[in-house]
Amino acid sequence: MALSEEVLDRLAARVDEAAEKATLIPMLTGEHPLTLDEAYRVQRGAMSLRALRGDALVGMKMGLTSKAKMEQMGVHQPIYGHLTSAMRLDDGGVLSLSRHCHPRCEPEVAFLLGKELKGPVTPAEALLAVDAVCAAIEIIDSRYEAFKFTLNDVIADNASSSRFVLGSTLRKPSDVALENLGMVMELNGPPGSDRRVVQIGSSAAIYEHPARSLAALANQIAPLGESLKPGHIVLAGGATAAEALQEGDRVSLRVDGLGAVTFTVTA
Ligand code: OOG
Ligand code: MG
Repeated sequence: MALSEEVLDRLAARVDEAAEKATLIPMLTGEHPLTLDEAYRVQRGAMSLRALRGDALVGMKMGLTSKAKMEQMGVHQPIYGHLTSAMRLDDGGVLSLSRHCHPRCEPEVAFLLGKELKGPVTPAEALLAVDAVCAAIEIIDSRYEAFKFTLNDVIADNASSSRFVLGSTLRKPSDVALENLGMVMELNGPPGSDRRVVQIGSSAAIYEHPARSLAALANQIAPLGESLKPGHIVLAGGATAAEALQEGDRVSLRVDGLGAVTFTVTA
């Protein structure tokens, strides 16, 4: 049976509060059997609550677009989420663990849109709306216990998105080999410990080509009458599995032709 507006609003308030206060909640589907459509309505409801607090929409993210991510999470279907201004962390910035549940980081590339992007589009058409690409790290932080969820639960929880960091090297998509950029993510432990390469990948792992991910996003929201706007940021999805973060970590990602992006982790 379809869930009422009232129930969907209540679920939106629940995921919103969990993200805002960094508290863990049980999966929503334990209580209500959400459909895919209802899960996205809960996600949008939670984003409206952020908007009421003055937290502006700045873009969107795709998730579960690589085999590595699908296998790590046990969910085998691409999903999308929303990015807001409060989620942005500056390159070289500091992530405070106390404001998160059990954060993980993953290597991505981001698109910066110069024009409106409205589906249906092919990947090549989608790239025409892109001004620049850059290296990006997404910090995901599921609000569900043990970072475990079903497809519809993770959708309701804004696709686990928590923060994102963009590299400062901006390149035109035509100036880089977007179909196969090497990506190396390193993690330093506390001061004095050795630098460790934790994930090595290629942008080819992101839906076979990050532009396919961008087009898929535009095409998924088009039936709702929605489009991506000029100025919007789009994260294409993690190229590798995500890495858990600990106090003292210094994370850096280097992407062929796109330089590096970093952040550090404090208590
Ligand atoms: C879901 C979000 C996946 C990605 O890049 O694949 C995602 C999760 O792993 O919790 O952001
Ligand atoms: Mg991601």
